Amino acid sequence: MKDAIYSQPRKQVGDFRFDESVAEVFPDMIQRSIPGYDTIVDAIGQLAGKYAQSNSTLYDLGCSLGAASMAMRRYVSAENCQLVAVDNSPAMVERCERHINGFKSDLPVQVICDDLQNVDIHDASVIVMNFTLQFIAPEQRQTIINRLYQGLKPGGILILSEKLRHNTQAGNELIIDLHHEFKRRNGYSELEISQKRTALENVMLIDDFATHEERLTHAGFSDTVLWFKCFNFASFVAIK
Ligand code: GEK
Repeated sequence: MKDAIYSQPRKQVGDFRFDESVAEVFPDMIQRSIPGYDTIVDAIGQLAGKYAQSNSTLYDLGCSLGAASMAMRRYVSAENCQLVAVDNSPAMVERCERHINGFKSDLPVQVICDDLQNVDIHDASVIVMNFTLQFIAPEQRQTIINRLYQGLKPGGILILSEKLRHNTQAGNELIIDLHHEFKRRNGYSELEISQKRTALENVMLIDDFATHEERLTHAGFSDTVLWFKCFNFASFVAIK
């Protein structure tokens, strides 16, 4: 279904929420909004295939409809693994379960509807946060990354994808302009772009790359690899 959520003028634009109306159009919304989304999701599958250790757990935190979980399932062949997919939006989780159950796989998946901060992370070889951390209050982010580091086995990886802020005003304007043009070319109107921007203002608080790198280093990760970047969207792998 096509995303037309912000196509009509609103008297007042409320905060963005991952509710039923968003879950319904989510595949179209994310494809038309995040440059390289398909490339990132497929590479998550490939990385999981390479780094999944036997007798370990893989996590997809903020799984939405389960795109990254499905990609991991396609590539992981390590023995005795399980996948835990977590999202705190009931509308997303309900659809995610249906998608996952629609495909047969040797990798069992548990879909949990909860705040990812309540989920115990242990014996992990691969943890994915694909555009999720940006929706969590900035003051909670370091504690979360610390917990993920603690829950990873040696040699395990955290794949973190985020929208980034550039640390100069001119540079930031440049990448924002490129992103807005990407959205226009994907059929979003000026009204849709600006109303969505207002809706996300208090909900999605983004960091610059240095902040992410420092947070990961502080948690204990010795190596952070920026493997994808297009405009203001990036994905990095931190290795334990
Ligand atoms: C994908 N990873 O397609 N606990 C659990 N889930 C949360 C929390 C939280 N505290 N906060 C937000 N979410 C997906 C795309 S979307 C990104 C991720 C986007 C969930 C929220 O409900 C939503 O489903 C997801 O994180 C972010 O690969 O829409 O830009």
